[in-house]
Amino acid sequence: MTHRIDLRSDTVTLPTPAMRRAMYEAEVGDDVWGEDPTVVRLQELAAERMGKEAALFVPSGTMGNLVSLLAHCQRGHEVILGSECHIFIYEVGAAAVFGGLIYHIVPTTRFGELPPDEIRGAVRGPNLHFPPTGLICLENTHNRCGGTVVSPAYMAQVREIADQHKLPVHLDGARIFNAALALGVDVREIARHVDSVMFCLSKGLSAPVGSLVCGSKAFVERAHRMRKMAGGAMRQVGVLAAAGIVALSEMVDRLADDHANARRLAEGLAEIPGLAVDLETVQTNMVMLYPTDPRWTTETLNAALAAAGVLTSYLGRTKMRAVTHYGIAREDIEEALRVTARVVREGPGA
Ligand code: TLP
Repeated sequence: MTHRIDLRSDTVTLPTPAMRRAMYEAEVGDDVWGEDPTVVRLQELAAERMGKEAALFVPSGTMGNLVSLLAHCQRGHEVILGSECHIFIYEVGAAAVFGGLIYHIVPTTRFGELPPDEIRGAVRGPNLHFPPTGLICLENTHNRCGGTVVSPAYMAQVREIADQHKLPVHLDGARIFNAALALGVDVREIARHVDSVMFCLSKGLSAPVGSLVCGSKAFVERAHRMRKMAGGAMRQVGVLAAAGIVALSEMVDRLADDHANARRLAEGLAEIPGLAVDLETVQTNMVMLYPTDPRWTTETLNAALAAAGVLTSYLGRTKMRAVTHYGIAREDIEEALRVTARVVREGPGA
């Protein structure tokens, strides 16, 4: 069988041997009673890393964002979100469906920011007819913009707008460690501008399951209740938290390899006639590409590459995504480039 080079997402990463050992050996208890010592340890570690008072372990990034939005807002509140953000596009409208929240969408820039003037314009005034604004959400790194990094200076600007209107800010920081690495700062430098942050263990950090929601004690208490309501309270879940502790302790620094591999991949792809890559947006572990050769569409090229053993994700008519991660070595990048060059050159139906 041909070797599959799976660049669809960093969510495909498999747990490391150290994680499997830690999972096997984990000390566990009933976490609904707050009695799982491994979960408690992971939550303390996460809160400390993010510079927040408390943290809550949740099964997924989607649930982490959901419980955060529910913990910040009341039914009928508006949440200001970017048009390209994960919460709006990929989370099945969860906060609207389960929480009665209204998504107030503002355009996302090419690099994943919500223009400050657009945010100001979206905040509702006191008029009786308006649904009140409850929250502003940011995303860093920004997935659909190509893993772009949003600067702490920009986040400080959003914080200022939020403070003027006494609004909380939530960060979808699924890949916040990639952002911090690219910026050369501690994650706290990013997290300090927001009231709450969700980050994932099961993406570049390679844990099999889990995300954390971090914020003040009062916020995490509310999120805890929402997690219970969403059916996300788990029992002897220290077996999963144990992998998360390894992820946070051992897997952060190696993200630099993923960033270097993404850069090499992007530069190689950009040299293939018939393909285009937005090199400026290649800042972390993602590469957005699309065919310029009229024989191809993103859909047909994505399928032809998959048939040839190089898996990318189809993100619509104008974008395909390749993501580097723990399961991808430099040789895989070189092989993916060779295969892609051949497939694009030969054309559909070859
Ligand atoms: N993103 C996945 C897919 O859902 C698209 C991926 O392959 O990139 N926030 C951001 C920014 C994300 O990229 C994701 C997952 C989530 C939240 C949700 O995390 P999970 O998949 O754990 O619910």
